[in-house]
Amino acid sequence: MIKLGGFSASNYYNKVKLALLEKAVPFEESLQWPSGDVAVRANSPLGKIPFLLTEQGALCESQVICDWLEASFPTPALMPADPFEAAKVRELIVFLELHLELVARRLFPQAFFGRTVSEEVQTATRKELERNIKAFSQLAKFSPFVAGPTFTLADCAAIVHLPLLSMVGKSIWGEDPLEGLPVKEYLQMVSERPTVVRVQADRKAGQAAFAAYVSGR
Ligand SMILES: N[C@@H](CCC(=O)N[C@@H](CS)C(=O)NCC(=O)O)C(=O)O
Repeated sequence: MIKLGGFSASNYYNKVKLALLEKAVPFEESLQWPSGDVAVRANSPLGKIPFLLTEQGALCESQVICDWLEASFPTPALMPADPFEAAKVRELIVFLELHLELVARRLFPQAFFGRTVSEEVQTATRKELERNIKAFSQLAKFSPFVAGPTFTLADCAAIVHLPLLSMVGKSIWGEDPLEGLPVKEYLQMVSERPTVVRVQADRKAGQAAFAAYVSGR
């Protein structure tokens, strides 16, 4: 049985979990916190979450895991068969993760963990996020899914990452940086999928354990 290592408050963990659920692949969850411990590093050398334990061994990096899932369990497809359309889905994932989530992540210590990020970093991050959101809006379709008419791996990423950008913006600047995009309507629409309902419910159920982990760090 495939085992997913990580915790239910993690956006990257939930991205992979959504892909597993959408594909109806049987899996077990194994609660793991990011850690330099040998046990976690054996499966994820940087100690990051998530990782996946397969019959052939461990995989880390959420996109690598999702690509392996797509190749190993092709139906239902979460990537278009057409190479160009598939590249457009990957393009969106890169924007969501490299140009949006990773940039906003610089502000997570202040937005979520009670620490302070310097004014300088806040200002630079805001500028970069504004520029990158504008670029993302040029690519994202929201018609109705983020890459177009079908649910893809880009949705698995958008569903878990976009809410964090809104939370960071509201917490630090008192406004949602995604306000100009139809993100609320999109999230409302996808939140009716049973897979998303399950991930959100598990995230809520895991909040107390996550808070205890954060306070003990
Ligand atoms: N590029 C990685 C990012 C994973 C990631 O940043 N996970 C967070 C939890 S949401 C983590 O493990 N953070 C701890 C750390 O960076 O040391 C992926 O796609 O899996």
